[in-house]
Parts: sequence; C-alpha cells; structure tokens
Amino acid sequence: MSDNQNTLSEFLLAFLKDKPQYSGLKEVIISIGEGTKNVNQQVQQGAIVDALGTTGDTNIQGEIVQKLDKLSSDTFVNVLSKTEKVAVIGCEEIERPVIAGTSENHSYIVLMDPLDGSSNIDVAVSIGSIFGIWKRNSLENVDEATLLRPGNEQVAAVYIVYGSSTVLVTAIDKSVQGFTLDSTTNIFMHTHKDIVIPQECPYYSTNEGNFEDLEPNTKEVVLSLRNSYSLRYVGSLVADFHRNLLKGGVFLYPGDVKRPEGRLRLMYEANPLGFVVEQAGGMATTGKERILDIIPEQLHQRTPLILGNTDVIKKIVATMNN
Ligand code: P6P
Repeated sequence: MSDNQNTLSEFLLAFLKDKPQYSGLKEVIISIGEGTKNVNQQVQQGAIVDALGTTGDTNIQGEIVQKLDKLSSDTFVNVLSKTEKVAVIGCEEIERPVIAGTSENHSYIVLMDPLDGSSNIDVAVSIGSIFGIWKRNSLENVDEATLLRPGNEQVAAVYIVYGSSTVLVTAIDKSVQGFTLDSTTNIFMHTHKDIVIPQECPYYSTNEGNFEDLEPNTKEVVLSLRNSYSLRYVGSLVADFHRNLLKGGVFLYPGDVKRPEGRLRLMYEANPLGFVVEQAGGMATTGKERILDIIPEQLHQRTPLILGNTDVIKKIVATMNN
C-alpha cells in the first residue's frame, strides 16, 4: 500500500467537509461500504455458505430470485435505513418502495440494484451492486412518486464490482474515485484517484447473440464496432462498465424488434452508471436522448442503454439516427 492511500471514510470526510449541501451523504455512502463488506463475504464464500442458487421465489420482474439477490437486498435496505438519513429506497428486487423515515433528517433517496449480474453468481463470474442517490425535497411526501426523479438530479452514484478484487467507485460533484477492499483489514482503501475515461477506446461490449433482432441502423453500428474494436462482454453490466471506464470502451444494450425498450432498468442501472460515466468525461444515451434527461414514469421501467467514450458514442448516435 502506498503511504498516501487513505480510506473511504477519510476521503469522504475530507471531500465533503466544506460542502453543507451534501450533509449526511458521507453516512449514506459509508453504510453502502459496510453493507458491501457483508455481501462481499457471502459472494466470496459462495457455495461454502450455501449462498448460491435460488430462493424458489420470483421477483417483481418475473425473474427467479437468487439467494444472493435477497441477501444483498436485505443487507443494503438494513444498513441504509439505519443511517436515518435515507427517506425512501427503491430496489430492483422489491415491488414497492421501502419507506425508511420521513423526518427532515431523512434527506436522501436511494435507488439500487443490490446484486447485478445474477446469472453469473453460480459460475464465479464478476457481479456488482449499483446505487443512485438523490436529495429529497424535505417538504415532499415520501411515496413512489418521490422516487421518480430524472437522473440529472442525482447528487451521487456508487457501484461495486465483486471481481478479482472488490472495488467500490463513487461519483460526487464531478469527482470519480475508486476504493479497493483490503481483505486483510476489511477496509476500503483509496486506490483509483480521479478516474477519467481514457481517450482511446479498445473495447465494445454488447450481446452479439441479439444481432439478428436489432434494427437495421443498430446492426450497422455493431458491424462497424466489430471492425474497429475488440469484443469484451461479461454479461454483468457493472463488470463490463467498470472495465470500459478504466480502459476505455463502449457498452450497448439497445432496443431491438423484440424489446424496443431494451432490457436494462432506467432508475437503478442506467441512471447511476450514466451519472458516473458523465462525471468521468464519458456519455450515456438511449441512442435518441441523454439517459439522465429521461423523465421517469415507472419505478421499474426499462431503457435502451449505450454508454462509454464520448467520441465513439457520438458516432454511434449519428449512425442510429441517419
Ligand atoms: P443478456 C444481468 O442479468 C443484466 O441485468 C446486466 O447485468 C447485464 O448487462 C445484462 O443483464 C445481460 O443481459 O441479455 O446479455 O444476458
């Protein structure tokens, strides 16, 4: 460890101390870090602690619930609620919003995908957790409508990738920072300072198995990407996004003839990662509009998602709309 590395808590204390508008945000992000340690422990132990496989239930999405989906959802609802800074939590795994508190101190709204990449859990491939954080207007009611805020009103976003190492990334106030969980001390250490997406773009990430279902212009985009970049596709959004953020690249889950709205969720996948990539100098779009400008209508609504290097994304958008 280099001698100038500090911890997640030390970074947040220093970065937010002169920013009263973010009062309470440090506690919210630290609670996500604490919840991550619990989820990480279950992820790393996997079959040993019977954390793999399904619960036998299906969720609001009609998807089979993995044990780790429920464990991570319960864990993060618990730690976020205990901060007494979060009024309401929206979660991919839970149909209705979780009302955690309505006092003036409960000033944040959190939307989360607690365990992203469920299909990879049982085969030890990287998975993740995603959080979008909004400031609640203190006098407003706390209900589902409270959650339906455009991504451009987020005050912060956090994601975690449980990979060859466990990395937590924060985006706050035009600053993107990465913290690696030190497995010997169980402390998040500041290892990736001032993340900016590289200019060069070596990779593209998309499910090529959907190619035949794509609209003609989108097919043209993919054919062009094939000729210019290397395909890297994990099948876990957070893992594909994190690699492209650090190394350069573009990720595409566009709409197609079968699913015009695409597969991914606006509120707790596209919005938080769109916030991160923009703060790191990248771009996030549906192919027709900026992700963060979408006015949400439903908590679990889907959206096409194309995000990564700005220059390449601009060319993709031009091709999709010519
Ligand atoms: P497909 C995982 O289930 C997920 O929600 C994202 O993490 C990932 O990018 C996508 O779905 C993969 O979908 O259709 O390629 O299997």
